[in-house]
Amino acid sequence: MASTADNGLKIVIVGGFGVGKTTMVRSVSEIRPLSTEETMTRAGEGIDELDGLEGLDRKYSTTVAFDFGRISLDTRSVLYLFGAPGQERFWFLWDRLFSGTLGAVVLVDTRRLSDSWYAIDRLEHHNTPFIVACNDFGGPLHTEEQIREALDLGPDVPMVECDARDRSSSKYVLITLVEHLHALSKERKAVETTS
Ligand SMILES: Nc1nc2c(ncn2[C@@H]2O[C@H](COP(=O)(O)OP(=O)(O)OP(=O)(O)O)[C@@H](O)[C@H]2O)c(=O)[nH]1
Ligand SMILES: [Mg+2]
Repeated sequence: MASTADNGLKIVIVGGFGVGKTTMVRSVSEIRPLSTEETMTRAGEGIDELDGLEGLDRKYSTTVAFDFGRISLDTRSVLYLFGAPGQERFWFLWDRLFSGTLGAVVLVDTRRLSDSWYAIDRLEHHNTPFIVACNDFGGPLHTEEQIREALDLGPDVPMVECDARDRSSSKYVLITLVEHLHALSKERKAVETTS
């Protein structure tokens, strides 16, 4: 991190179990990310089930607290990335993780759209701006309208496709979020000056 950086922005990557949150923090972070991965054991069988979904059959570990990474936007602004744990039994950590968050990425596996509902619900509850990123697991193709409808997303929430394993793709997701946050703050300022 540049020693002059004085603008730290906290961003959370959230979503259901195994949608690629840790993968995204790892692919995009400039520092070696801190992660709290634990091996999935037989005790997790049935609970941690991903039913042999393609792309997930070699998933041996899961996040039990959070991932932490960092990326510089310019010489003064740094994004601090927090990857949330995806398993339902760790969701109680989310509300704490959202505190002080400027914005969030809801990472979605389009084969399991309903797994994203709770993340969107919590973000709306906290009034945290977010974008939706559909991670490419090669699943059935849905139109943007179908996904928006399934997630009950307003037209003002940006939606992008990505491959969390790819650094430039993950970077593009974060840039989309930062641009969204910037546009929202400009809108807010415009309302303040006219009222
Ligand atoms: N095909 C494909 N596989 C991916 C992609 N992103 C992640 N994966 C794989 O999906 C699996 C799950 O990724 P993780 O990053 O552990 O998912 P997570 O959301 O952090 O999972 P939890 O923390 O357990 O909720 C890993 O085996 C990744 O290699 C992607 O864009 N395409
Ligand atoms: Mg994880």
